[in-house]
Amino acid sequence: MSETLANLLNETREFPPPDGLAADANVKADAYREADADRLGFWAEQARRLDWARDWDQVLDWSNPPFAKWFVGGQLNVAYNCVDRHVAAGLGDRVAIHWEGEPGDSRTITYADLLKLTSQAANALTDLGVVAGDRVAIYLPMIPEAAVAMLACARIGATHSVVFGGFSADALSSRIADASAKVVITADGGYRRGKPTDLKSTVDEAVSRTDSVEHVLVVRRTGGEVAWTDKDHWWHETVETAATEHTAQPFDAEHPLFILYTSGTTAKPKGILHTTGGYLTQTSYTTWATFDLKPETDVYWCTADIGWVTGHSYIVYGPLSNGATQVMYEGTPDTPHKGRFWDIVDKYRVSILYTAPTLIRTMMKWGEDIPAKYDLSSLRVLGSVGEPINPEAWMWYRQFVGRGNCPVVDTWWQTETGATMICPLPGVTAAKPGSAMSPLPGISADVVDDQGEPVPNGGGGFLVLREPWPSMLRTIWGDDQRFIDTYWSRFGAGAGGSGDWVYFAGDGAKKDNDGHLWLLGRVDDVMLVSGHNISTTEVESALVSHPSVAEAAVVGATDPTTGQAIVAFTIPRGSVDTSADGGEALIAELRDHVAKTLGPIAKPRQIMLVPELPKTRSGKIMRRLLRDVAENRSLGDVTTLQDSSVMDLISSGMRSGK
Ligand code: 6R9
Repeated sequence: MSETLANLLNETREFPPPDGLAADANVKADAYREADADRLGFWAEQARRLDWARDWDQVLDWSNPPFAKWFVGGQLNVAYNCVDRHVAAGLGDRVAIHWEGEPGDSRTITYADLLKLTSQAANALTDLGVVAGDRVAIYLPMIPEAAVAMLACARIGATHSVVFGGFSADALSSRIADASAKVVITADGGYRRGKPTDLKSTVDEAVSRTDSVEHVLVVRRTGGEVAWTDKDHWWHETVETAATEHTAQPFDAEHPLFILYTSGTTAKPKGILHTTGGYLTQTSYTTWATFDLKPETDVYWCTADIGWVTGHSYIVYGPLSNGATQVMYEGTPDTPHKGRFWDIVDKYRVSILYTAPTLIRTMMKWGEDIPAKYDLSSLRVLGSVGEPINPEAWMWYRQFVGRGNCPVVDTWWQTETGATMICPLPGVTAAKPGSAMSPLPGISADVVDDQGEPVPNGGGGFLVLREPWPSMLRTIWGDDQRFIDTYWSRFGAGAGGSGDWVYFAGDGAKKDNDGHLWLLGRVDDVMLVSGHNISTTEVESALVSHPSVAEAAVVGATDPTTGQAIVAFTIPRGSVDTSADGGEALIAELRDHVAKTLGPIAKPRQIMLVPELPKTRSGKIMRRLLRDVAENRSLGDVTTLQDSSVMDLISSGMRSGK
């Protein structure tokens, strides 16, 4: 981006918190003032939510930036905080996890059950020789054992590295090797789209290519045939026969809790390192604050996969440290039918739902008559994460899922930030469709121009974080220099400038006239059209605001006249019939619609109607691949693509002139 980001979309709708929710909300407006007045004092107060075995001596040590230490000298055990203390408080019978398998099987796991399972897994790992500081790779489907395995590692101070169960042997082996994992925890397989998928053979291949792995623990989920090696142990023969008592030892607040690899757009994945005390403080606080979680009465459901940071922070550590009751679902939203999610909400009386824009847009494509068939009256707070949410998708979520009376909280954060950073508070902040609104109490975010100067209200630029926060990444595993280069060398002291160290998030953003924040996608995706920086997000949102469009992805393609030209890939809604003219009339209408909504500068040069879009496994649109298509190049790295056949569909659609 050369100068600032054009500010094209003008959204004026605004929804205040519902009265009842506001009156009884966990967090009130004072929180912002308190945190502004004493940021470290505010975080110290939030850290008191946890049980510490030893108090900290200092809240933050920032004497060696950008390497932060939070709650210096403090000691605690993460698993104890997520499980044992709830049982000790008499809540052993409370359901921790209502687990729903894709084929329709289910399990109910109370906090007492979770304590037993986690203790057994901790004992089994210890018997296999795992000690504090060792790394354990976890490659599991969405089954309760995934949460148990993570907690068991935390319990004994082993650092887990969860690898998404859909990744290839290549991706798994490079992650095992990067962290020198000693043990891999996996399953024979899992269920996705109605079929058992095999995991074990992928692990065998990955393990054979690395030399650090001593043992592989295998959960039996599908009962499918598996090859067996001398490193393998069945979970049910090892964990489920282990002693059920285990005393959790406290660890230093800065003890490494987990590594999670971000795929990134560049070659080598980055192993994002999170530690113990600050991470648990912020995930615990934000789960309670962002969703107004009432652990006694709410039923919470986050639809993310555990292999994504959202699953770490908002399925495992955040909800469990609060003693919440939650739903965990193994499979896909359309198995065995397109109402599966709503069926689950109805069955468990889910009151807080946290999902991703990609899912909301998919549901829009399928039509609102599907959620209308279910009783969704238990819902009271709706969350969104993963990508900018288009205003029309936000409105659809609010209207057809939230029945018009649930606040929608759009939460901006990253693997690197560990926990939510920018989002409305459901009982305090009015919400605007498509805006993440304001930094949470204790967080300081800003939008700056390419010189690092704050942009005024109404301006756009780069999102930065000005102050360290408790759940921030501590480094990139094994590569401090890359940590500095990637996040801290763009602006401020780390770039040789004056003043403080400033974290560069890599996202474009704008401030509206009220100073509220709108996230505009990765800066790599920003288009430069005739000298104007235009965000892909705004053009996509304009397309999605047309009643015939379900999803859209926009890229800038090299153009001899304008430098870059806007090329849009658009999925029509299910009800739209384009057979008469191959979609030509619709395409013309959409080009005009974008020009009318955002101005002539944003009119796409080309619009392609496509059946699907390429997405990562966590549901983010992979614009990089669409740019390859738009510029007639062969495709780059497709290993993080969720479904590789999608690119064939798109390319063949283009060849047939659609
Ligand atoms: C939690 C997670 C991080 C990137 C981030 C941004 C995008 C996430 C968003 C959002 C706009 C939101 N992103 N939430 N953009 N509004 N509410 O997604 O982590 O997988 O590391 O991705 O996702 O671009 O920089 P991660």
